[in-house]
Amino acid sequence: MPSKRHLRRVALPVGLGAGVLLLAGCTPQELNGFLPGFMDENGNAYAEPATNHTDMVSSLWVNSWIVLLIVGVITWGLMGWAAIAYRRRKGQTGLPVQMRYNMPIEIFYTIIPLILVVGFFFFTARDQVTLETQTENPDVSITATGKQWSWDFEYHGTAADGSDDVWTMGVQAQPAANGDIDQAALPTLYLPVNKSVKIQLESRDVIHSFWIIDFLYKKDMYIGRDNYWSFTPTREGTYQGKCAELCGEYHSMMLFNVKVVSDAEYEDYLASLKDKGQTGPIGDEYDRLSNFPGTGAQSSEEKH
Ligand SMILES: [Cu+2]
Repeated sequence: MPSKRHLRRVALPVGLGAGVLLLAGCTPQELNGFLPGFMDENGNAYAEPATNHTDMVSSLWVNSWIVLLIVGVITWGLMGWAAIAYRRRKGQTGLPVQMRYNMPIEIFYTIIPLILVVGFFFFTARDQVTLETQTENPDVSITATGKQWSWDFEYHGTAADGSDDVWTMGVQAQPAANGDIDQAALPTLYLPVNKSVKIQLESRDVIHSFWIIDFLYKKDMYIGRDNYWSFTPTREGTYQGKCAELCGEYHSMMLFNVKVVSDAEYEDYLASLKDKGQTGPIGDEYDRLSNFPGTGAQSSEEKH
């Protein structure tokens, strides 16, 4: 029978080896904490992340889980051990020996949670600063407007008055009788790959939330206060977007697609909108609430 010492010497390398094997057998999705956007439909890892931020978000998520699981396993282990080692034995009566004012233990369970909370706060705040830093001179400037229950996208040109802007205005998804949704009919936001993008987020009525699932970020759209989201899409492809703020009856039909394409395809797309005559600014004149007296908003007649 192997000695305890021998077992201890073997346990660590075996444990590490098993850990490595376990990780090697993991899919890219599992390695990224089951976050979407890291694995294609064949189960292979994408060569490129979806945006310049997704690897950072995944690391924060996965590392937090690793730390929490280590704490969890130690805590559950100690709880189980205490329950078994100090169980009531035959013939025992009354209360067990009561322990109080144990300084080392009290310091331990004050300091450790404090380190954890401060640590989580630090890494979260650090990454949030990166996510929330807005690009001053983005390659592409877009306004996305949420409305019950769809999206308008306005691609800004260089003219200050917006005369060379192009736009699309969406309608909510119309599911067929069997529930299928025609993806091609959904509003689609085009973005050029590897270009810095700044999206201004607005609402025409209630609060919506602009969520591109694989980009691992979402942001609310309000009336009266615009939000911004700056990032660089780094992988061509089609992505799903949806509203992430319960905004009324057809909230679940408030879907859109995002197509990250080459520079040339992007320019072609903007040109196609121009050819259709979808040019100029689309501002507040389509806001549903602007028609109500007392909102201070101009009616569309006054404005044009
Ligand atoms: Cu919504």
